[in-house]
Amino acid sequence: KREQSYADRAQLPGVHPLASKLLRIMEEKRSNLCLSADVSTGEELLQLAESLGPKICMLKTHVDILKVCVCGGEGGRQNARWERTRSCRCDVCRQDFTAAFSQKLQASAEKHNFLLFEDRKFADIGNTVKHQYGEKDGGPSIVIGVSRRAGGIFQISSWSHVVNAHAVPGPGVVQGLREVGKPLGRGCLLIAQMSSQGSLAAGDYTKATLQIAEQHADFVIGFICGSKITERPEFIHMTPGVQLEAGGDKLGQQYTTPEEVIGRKGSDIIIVGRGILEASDRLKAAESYRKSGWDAYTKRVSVQ
Ligand code: UP6
Repeated sequence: KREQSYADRAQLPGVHPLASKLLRIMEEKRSNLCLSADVSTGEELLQLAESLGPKICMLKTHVDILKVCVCGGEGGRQNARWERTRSCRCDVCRQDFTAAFSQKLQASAEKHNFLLFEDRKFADIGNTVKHQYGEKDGGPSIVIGVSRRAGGIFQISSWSHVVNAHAVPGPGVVQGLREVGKPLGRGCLLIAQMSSQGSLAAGDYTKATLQIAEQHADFVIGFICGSKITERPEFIHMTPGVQLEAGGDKLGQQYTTPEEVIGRKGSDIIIVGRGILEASDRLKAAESYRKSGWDAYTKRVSVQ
């Protein structure tokens, strides 16, 4: 049976609207590249979103890597810049994550047509992750320090289209996140496998993760995995641990190539961090990953 294209899958009757949107973006931009923007300042993150935005279908963040400060912006309030931008850059407080920052990130995603994915890897009981994720109505528009809302300083539900969760707590983790995310049209990826050496997410654990996803397909749009784990075309497979050459780092990360991941393992999206971030020309590197990922996909779809 011929494999369905991203565009075909976007139109399936049972597909989640967010998965459908992502598949359409991939087809339109000819990109199955998700940039893992693991940088430590908001400025660099926004700059990456603006410059590499045209090459990617998704931008993955770890906002808890960004520099933060305990003064809650108090220091910044003393200068004019705070009044203008609500973004503190004083010497007391190098606060990078503010409501204004997340609005800029959303504007960039809109402008360049990609989705935002906060790689928070939720892993607690439903009631706790619900509060960690944010508010059902998207959280406050007010600045950090004045907020009295759940969701901590990051207010993930207010700006991130996609989040992910470990299946280790059982279905409750998805149900908790769904209470907040579903009314906002958000989606969740379950971590079915990991790229790191010695990962325990394998075998029966992966199968049980798939079952949780199938039972919550109104909120779970796919998986973080090393290879395709289900034939159901409405689920999206996303794979981290990708570089143009196979290898690894000193802390257990293992890399596979785009050809292997998309072409042979049947995944849909490559997630690339250091392969792009550590290149001397990031735009050029992003384009080579986009091209290898896309070529591997077109080859796979056409030979079937
Ligand atoms: N990530 C993995 N492996 C997983 C799940 N997530 O590497 O199984 C995430 C990391 C990092 C990115 O948290 O943000 O994907 C990979 O970055 P790299 O390409 O620089 O190794």
